[in-house]
Amino acid sequence: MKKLFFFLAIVLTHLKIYAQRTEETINDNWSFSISDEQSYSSKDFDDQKWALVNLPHTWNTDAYSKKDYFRGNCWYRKRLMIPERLKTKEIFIRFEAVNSQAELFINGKRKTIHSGGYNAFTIDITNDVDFGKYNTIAVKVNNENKNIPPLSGDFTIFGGIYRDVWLISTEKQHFNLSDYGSDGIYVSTPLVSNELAQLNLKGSVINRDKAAKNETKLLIKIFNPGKKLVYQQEEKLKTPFNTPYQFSKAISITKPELWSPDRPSLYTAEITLTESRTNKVVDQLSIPIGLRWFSVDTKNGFMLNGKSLKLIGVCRHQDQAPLSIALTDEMHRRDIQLIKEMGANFIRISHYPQDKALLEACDRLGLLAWEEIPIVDLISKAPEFEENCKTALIEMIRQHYNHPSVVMWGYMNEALIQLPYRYKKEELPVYYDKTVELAQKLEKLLKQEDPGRLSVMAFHGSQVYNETGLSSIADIAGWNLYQGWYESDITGFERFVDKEHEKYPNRPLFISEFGAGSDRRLQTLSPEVFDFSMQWQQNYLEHYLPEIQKRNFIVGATEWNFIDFNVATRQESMPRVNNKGLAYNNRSLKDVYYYFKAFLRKDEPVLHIAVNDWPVRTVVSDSSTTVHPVKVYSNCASISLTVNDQLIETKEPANYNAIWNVPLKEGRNSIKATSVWNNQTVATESVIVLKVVPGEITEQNSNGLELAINAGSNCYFIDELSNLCWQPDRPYQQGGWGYIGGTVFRKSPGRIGTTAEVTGTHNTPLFQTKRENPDAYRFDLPNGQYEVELSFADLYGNTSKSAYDLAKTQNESAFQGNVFNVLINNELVLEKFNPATDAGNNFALKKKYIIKVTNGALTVNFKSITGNSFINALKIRKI
Ligand code: GCB
Ligand code: CA
Repeated sequence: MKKLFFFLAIVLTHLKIYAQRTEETINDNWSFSISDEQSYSSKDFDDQKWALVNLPHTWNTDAYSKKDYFRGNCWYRKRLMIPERLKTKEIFIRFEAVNSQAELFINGKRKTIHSGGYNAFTIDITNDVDFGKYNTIAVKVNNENKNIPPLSGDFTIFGGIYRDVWLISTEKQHFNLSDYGSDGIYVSTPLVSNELAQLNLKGSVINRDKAAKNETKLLIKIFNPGKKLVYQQEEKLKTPFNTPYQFSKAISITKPELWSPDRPSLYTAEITLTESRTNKVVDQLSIPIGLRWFSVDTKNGFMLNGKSLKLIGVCRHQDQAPLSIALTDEMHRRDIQLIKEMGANFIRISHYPQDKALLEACDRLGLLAWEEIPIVDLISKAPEFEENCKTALIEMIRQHYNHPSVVMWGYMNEALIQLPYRYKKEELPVYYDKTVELAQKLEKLLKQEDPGRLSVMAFHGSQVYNETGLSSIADIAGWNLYQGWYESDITGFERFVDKEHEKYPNRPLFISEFGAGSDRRLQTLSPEVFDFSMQWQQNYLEHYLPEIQKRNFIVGATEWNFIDFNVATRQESMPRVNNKGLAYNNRSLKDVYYYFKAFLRKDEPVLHIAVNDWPVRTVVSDSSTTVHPVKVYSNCASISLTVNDQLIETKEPANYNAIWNVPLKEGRNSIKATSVWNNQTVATESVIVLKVVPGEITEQNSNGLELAINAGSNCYFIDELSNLCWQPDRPYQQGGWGYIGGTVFRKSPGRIGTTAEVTGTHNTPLFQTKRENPDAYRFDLPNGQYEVELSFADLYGNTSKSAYDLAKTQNESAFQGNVFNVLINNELVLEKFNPATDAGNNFALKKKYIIKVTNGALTVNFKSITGNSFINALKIRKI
């Protein structure tokens, strides 16, 4: 016996016993209720009838179908067995994010209320749980609190526990888990060069064991990217009962392997805490670290590791239908992968802190990042609001401190844009002052928390940020600029930034947003501002990137937005969607993504035939061949385009694209592009299917003919549910078809149609444009029976629009009503027709008539009685 004890004693002193923390998700099997009763918090409340859900979860899938999505209180409950064997441990629960506020109850006892929907929080529940028994976790979640940022914004505030929830157990001595949701360890890199990296590693240790000798050992090991040990140090810590013990270590690494987007080399810090008495390892953390240095100025722009690096990338929202924001980690990582593949070196994580998985992917794949807290559109004067802003900032910085990808912290987005809509003119100065004051406080706090990173804010294109002084507070001024979108003149972009630079020559500028909406159902050969065509988005972005590239004082730019994202309150061509994505919401890539890729990638050939967004085209043919434009995005020197095995022409792309006008035949056309890259042939192939609609309707081609016109629009409209393609409006010519007289309806000057939502249809864009006061639409055609369909929606009324849209609207004064008669071949079909009184403004009305044509023409006439006559779309079909 004695011998055995002796043997055990030796083993114990020489072997380390690992009894570290355990971390496990407790995401599954929660009960959920969309109602709110205080009794839901109690331990024994019977939630059998509630819905069973898994986390991540949100209750707001209603935001896909209505603008007044549910905002209020909901409850989540879970029964959780905490095994007896954990009795000697410390128990924590960690929520990665709950939008927007969470009130946590353990076995009926109120533990905490956490405000802010985008940061994690970790709660010590050791003294609240029963070991060896089932425990009740109840969480009341609210997504409408008026004092939690954001107070407004162009995104949906999806409520719910929408990121992972963890149960963590640790020994009695452990790294501090109660420091604003962080790991309790912070690695900074105050000085890095090619020769030497100086690191600082600090953190705190907690001891909750009264009986312990108050002594622990801290072992720090650093492994280089090749996993070789390059630093090791052990130190004794005095860790008295219940008093956090702070430690701080300066560490040097010679000839560091630097981290950069091109070579995202990661070191690993392994930090081990050992209890001296038992020599037992009680806690251990492994933290990836990146060694790099950076600075910013107007001459060199952003400098990384001593070299100028223009920052170009995208902003990214976190949603994807049908899950909205309750995404899996894989989905976050997939986005970073796609952004990286595009050649971006930067991401603006907008407008709020995002999932840990996203940041980890940025570190690993090499994407520099700006992360920000969600103060959006306006602030509140309430002290509680200020507190919540500060907490959000501290949480974000401490939680994501160790990510080498992060180089900028942001804290306000267009903070002055909404104030004029919400407050009277005389109240504004107070709010301006308050905003500046809050910004100053946050700036100070940011630098206290993290002097090693840059601060940044984003403004909308107004001088109010300069006038109030808001634009001079952070290190970098971010501008969200939409000339060529919300403002019609696209060259206004250059004028704006050049003027800013002239006024503030030493201020680094960042184009924190630029973007244009696009809807795959809208295609055009003559794109114009704000028509939501795929083509205008391409034109817009093809204008911005070179202008950004040219200017050194623009240190970086992030396109708005990587994806089409959900905004319950937005209208436009796809109500409830902001469609400025380079990718659709399901992450299939728009053609214009490849423009960025061609522009940015220097390491591999990019050769993309830009026809994915518009693979099936319909044209009006007056002759036998039909010529159509085909664009290729490429970084190659010269490209040959072959159509149906016939070489069209070899071209040098300009601004990473080239366009050929190619003859297409009805049906399937094969399009091939070939080029040479580093002496290797590169080639790609696509298909365009061409359908032809006759310009002259004859006995032969009228059989089965379905001719549809998108009145008042420059765009083809493709109904994705039926594949019917509506032709852009065209004037009547003898023997053909089209409008006679009238004008294109413009709700705002210089803009086609309206962006207000039209209900009663899934073909919103078709109804958002119309021709006003036409004399007629005329079709010359063979005699016979026709079905004629007329579509109307009165778009003149007062309808709300997005706050980001600064354009003025016309015709908003009181009006008498638009009343008109409609005749088909001189027969009155609609008498004193008043769509607005019939159905209200912006409601789609469709009428079908069977008409017998006997005189070789079908004419629809419009006669105004009061106001304007109009038509939004029309279609004829031979029967
Ligand atoms: C902005 C906002 C962003 C909007 C965007 C837009 O300036 O910062 O949140 O989504 O404009 O698309 O209007
Ligand atoms: Ca129309």
